Amino acid sequence: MNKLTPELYKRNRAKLVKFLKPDSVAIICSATHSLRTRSLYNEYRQSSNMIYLTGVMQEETVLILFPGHPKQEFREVLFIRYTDDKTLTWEGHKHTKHEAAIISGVDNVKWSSDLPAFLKKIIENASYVYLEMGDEWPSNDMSISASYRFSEDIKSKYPAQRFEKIVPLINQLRLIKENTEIEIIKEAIHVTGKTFCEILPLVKPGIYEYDVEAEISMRFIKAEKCPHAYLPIIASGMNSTILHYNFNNAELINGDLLLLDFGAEKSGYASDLSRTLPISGKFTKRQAEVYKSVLAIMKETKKLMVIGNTIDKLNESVGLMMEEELIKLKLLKKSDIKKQDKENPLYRKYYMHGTSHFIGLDVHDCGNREVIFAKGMVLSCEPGIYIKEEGFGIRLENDILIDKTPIDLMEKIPIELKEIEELMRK
Ligand SMILES: [Mn+2]
Repeated sequence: MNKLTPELYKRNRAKLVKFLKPDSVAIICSATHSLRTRSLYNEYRQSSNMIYLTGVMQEETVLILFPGHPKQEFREVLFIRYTDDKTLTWEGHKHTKHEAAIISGVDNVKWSSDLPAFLKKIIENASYVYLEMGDEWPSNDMSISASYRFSEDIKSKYPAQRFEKIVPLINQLRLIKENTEIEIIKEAIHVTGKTFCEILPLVKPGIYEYDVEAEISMRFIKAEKCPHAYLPIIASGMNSTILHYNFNNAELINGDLLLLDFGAEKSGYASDLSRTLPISGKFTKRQAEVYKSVLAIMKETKKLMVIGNTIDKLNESVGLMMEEELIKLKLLKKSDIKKQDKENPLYRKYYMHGTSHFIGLDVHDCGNREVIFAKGMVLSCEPGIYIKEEGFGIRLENDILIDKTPIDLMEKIPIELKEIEELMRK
């Protein structure tokens, strides 16, 4: 259940309708409840756009916005699932109309069974119909998304209508977080940070990656059942060189490193943390050297996360820093860098991902590499060095709020080498 007041969602809707062409209707639909196998479901995750506009975390929810409609009762309507006796028996309570109105701040709530008749009444009166056309998903996955199927259905039922994409408009808004949203992200970060500090002394040789995962998940569940914002990466030894390693099933070996990349989600908003620890409790000389390089790059990169910059430019700057550090670490030679193909720089062998992504309702939130940083944006800062031939990778990641000067929202979460070793001894 969402603890937020409806004020945030009301403001979000008010911002969105300003973007719509006159006499337009916008339709936003919830995520489907996906099956895990046959008749049993995955844990439900609402679509981020539905959370952004209503806060309703329930399937079969549809929001209709028709700000220019002459009749008040058509301007803002929320459709929710009716709880019949069978649903009550198998799934339990679903929102009443009143509850959905309290959460979302939409006064006019109807049952989803009334939606087709309602759409028929209003769509033909609208000059444009704004739909999520699946484009909140990567193009490969568009066709499996509920929003894509919904919009295809509407388009086929009303072929004479003019359709517009709503997702680019919502994305524009979601890029800038207002204070309420930043406070929620801070809550998610608090759960993540506290968990990290508590598990540090538990890491030791002989336990398994899943033991660490269990310690994290247990703490998230105890923190009012916070979901993971994404599958946690608990990667020891060679596994730490696999960027999105999720098996989390290897034994922790003395002398290896353990790379952790995990984050709690709160009221739909993500946090995203990466830290790398010595399993023995003490970094080897070589591990410490590489760790210091990654940390130095991170500190310099944070300073560049200022209004006016972009992820593209940030990556360019990090590329240059990376070259310098990789030379110091004797992984690259200056002479080779001078001759390198600029399109395919040599540092990519040891650093093959971007330094930053937007964070919000999605952990990899909307916003591309050309978006110009503005106050209120939240981004990750996550350099790494992965050395397959030496059997380890190091990634460090904090979440940064763009403001007059960059604000590190994870500043208090231990990261200094000595600090980490100290906390692991406890
Ligand atoms: Mn990240």
